[in-house]
Amino acid sequence: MSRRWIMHVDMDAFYASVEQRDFPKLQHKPVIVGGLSLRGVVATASYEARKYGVHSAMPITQARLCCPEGIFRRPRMDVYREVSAQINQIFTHYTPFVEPLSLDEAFLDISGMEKLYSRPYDIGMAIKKEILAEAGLKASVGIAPNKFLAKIASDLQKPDALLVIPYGKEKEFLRSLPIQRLWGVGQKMEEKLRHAGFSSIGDIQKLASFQALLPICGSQAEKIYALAQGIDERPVEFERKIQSVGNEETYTEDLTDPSMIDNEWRYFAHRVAKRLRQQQLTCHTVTIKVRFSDFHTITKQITVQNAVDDEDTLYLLATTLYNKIKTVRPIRLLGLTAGHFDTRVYQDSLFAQDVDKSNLIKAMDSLEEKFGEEVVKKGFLLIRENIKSTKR
Ligand code: TTP
Ligand code: MG
Repeated sequence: MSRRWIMHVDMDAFYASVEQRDFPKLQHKPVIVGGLSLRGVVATASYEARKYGVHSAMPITQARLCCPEGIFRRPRMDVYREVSAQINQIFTHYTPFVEPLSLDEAFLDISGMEKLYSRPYDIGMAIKKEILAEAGLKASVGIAPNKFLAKIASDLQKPDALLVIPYGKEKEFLRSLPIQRLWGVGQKMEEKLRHAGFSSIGDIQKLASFQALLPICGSQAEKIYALAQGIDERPVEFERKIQSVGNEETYTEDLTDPSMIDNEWRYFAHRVAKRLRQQQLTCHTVTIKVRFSDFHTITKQITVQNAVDDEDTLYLLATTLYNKIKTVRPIRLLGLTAGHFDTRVYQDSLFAQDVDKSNLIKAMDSLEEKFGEEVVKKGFLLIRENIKSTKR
């Protein structure tokens, strides 16, 4: 099995860099983005402005004093959100395992990518290049065996950084860093640790076990001790983005009987609705696919404003679409796909009848889960046992 490699990407002076990109006269200038009222604070400052001591969260009045020649801009959040989405899209060119942390940073699990790139460093370089080419912005990248180290690695040599911490070098890398780099060590704990003689992470590494940290760090002691050794098992928590849920079948004997075809739509609606419920999704679009015996294929799609996940509505939408097809020819393949998802919100219906129905659906799902599809068969499932199909 290949080794785990985690990448942390963090855009450099994000808001300010977007301003410099969009307004070339701001390039290489001290740009400060933030609230411009008297009580406003600095959101971020370009690296040129940081030389004057300006930093995030500084009162804007103080920033004006530190950097009189600074160019002060209001944030354009819509633009930053758009750029953020574009960068997240770039990440998916490399791995589906992306955990965005904020608008300008994300963890990526790039394990197993050595088949495409000979070294983790090359993956980092490729992503940096693509972000620069596509979004016109610079990013700092850290690559390491875990999240904790990757995040420190992206930060240490900012801006425009690319740092890889190899396996076996974890402790050495952390040794001279100050204890406040350890996650979970806040200001108060840092003071207590310093008071007890710990100033660098190396000082904690020297301890024989986490027990010595218990009086200071309490329940956090074991975790902090592990981090100091460079151990962090947390996975990248990526969002499972499903684009569509569908069911299609190719029949060994072409379908001609309208009641059989109708029954197939019932069956597909049942299957797709079940999968939507399993994923807690509702859909806005329903697409049907019909392939005739001569391979002529028609797809039709409908979009509904209120998202759906129940088989009756899916069936109704599918058959409405199907009835629009005027061709009457033997059918080789049928398919039903749901897309454009919303996350399902369980709501008590105003109508008791609907509540009963959703309870029935839930009960059937759990029976099927427990005992298989055989145990609860609706009429249409029994009918379709006579149909031969080759593929699902
Ligand atoms: P950061 O990544 O912390 O900062 P940055 O990208 O500006 O600079 P760098 O990473 O190179 O050190 O934050 C990302 C954006 O979030 C930043 O551009 C502006 C916004 N932000 C605030 O609005 N307030 C804050 O206090 C911080 C820290 C950031
Ligand atoms: Mg940043």
